[in-house]
Amino acid sequence: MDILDRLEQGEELHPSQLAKLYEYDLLTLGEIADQKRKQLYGSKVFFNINRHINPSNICADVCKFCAFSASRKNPNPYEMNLDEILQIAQNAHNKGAKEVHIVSSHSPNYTYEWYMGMFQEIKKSFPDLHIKAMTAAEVDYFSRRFGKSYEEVLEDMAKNGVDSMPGGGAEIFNEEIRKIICQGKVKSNDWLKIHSIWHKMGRYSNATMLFGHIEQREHRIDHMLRLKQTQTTNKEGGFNAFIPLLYQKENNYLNVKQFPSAQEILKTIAIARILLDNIPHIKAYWATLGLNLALVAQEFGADDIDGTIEVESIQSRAGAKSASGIELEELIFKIKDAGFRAIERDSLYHEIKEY
Ligand code: V47
Repeated sequence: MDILDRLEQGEELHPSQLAKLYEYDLLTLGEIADQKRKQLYGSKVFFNINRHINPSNICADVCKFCAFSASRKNPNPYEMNLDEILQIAQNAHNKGAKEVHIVSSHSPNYTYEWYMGMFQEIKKSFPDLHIKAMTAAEVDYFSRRFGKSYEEVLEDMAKNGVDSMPGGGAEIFNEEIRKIICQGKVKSNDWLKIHSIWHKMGRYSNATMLFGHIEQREHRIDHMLRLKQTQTTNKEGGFNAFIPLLYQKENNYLNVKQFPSAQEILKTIAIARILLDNIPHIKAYWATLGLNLALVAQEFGADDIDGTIEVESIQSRAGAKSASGIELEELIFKIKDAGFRAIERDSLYHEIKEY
């Protein structure tokens, strides 16, 4: 029996066996993934109106793939103060943003109270703005730096206004690869544990995977299976979206020489849709894929494209064309031009409006 049939029969397969999925041609995988996607969402493509805020790039960590951190290749250190952040949130709110996505460096300068106060102030000033903030890597950093348990940090986040957690910091769970690309960052099991605790609190989050660098296909499958397992184990099932982030190569120390083809990228997205039947959404993040490939990915299992973003500092420093986000009108035009229905969603995937 071939691997797709064995998968269909519900057989438990090892990542090295499932890596053989990549040997199918793109259209075979794409058709299966597309059927699954259509069953769930028809021809809807989800997006949101959001604003990324990255309070600082001064970072205590040394991830090799990172072009954002001022302690790596970024020569321009910065640190926003509370007034600047509130002003950004105000402007975004005025322009119709429903979400602020706040991810920072592992800053040795901000205090715990400053951070929690920042969430509190944003929530107080804009109660209807969803705060998606703090990657599990930041939670882990806070826990170590301020001597608090994961539970304490997560409860304080919730108490002070954080609504959901973004999926960053997952990178690749395989410990050997992780050691090379981001030694010292949150450990894979702890990343999963932090999200599990958050989910047990009745909260939602996303999960990313950084791919297209030095990892092998098997490592991507292993990454997906660990997420699937976590989602199965927690009855609460709090992962909303899986987001494969395509590695961007500029201004960092990873020194990768070979990059995946569009076929390999689309197969990765299709395989994610096929394997992750317990994670509702697959996000083709336009900032790393480029808008056109992200739209093609909607025919290969993805159903979401992220949002307008407005300012993007992490991937754009590494070469992505996402520094100034995208205008709402352009995003909607492109989604429709690709033959899809453009559905604005909130951060938890409730539909707001069809354009
Ligand atoms: O974890 C860093 C990645 C992530 C590079 O949850 C890079 O909805 C590519 O997690 N090339 C942060 N990627 C961003 C993130 C995210 C983005 C959009 C939506 C959501 C969500 C989450 O950025 C990091 C890291 O994996 N990253 N450097 C790079 N050179």
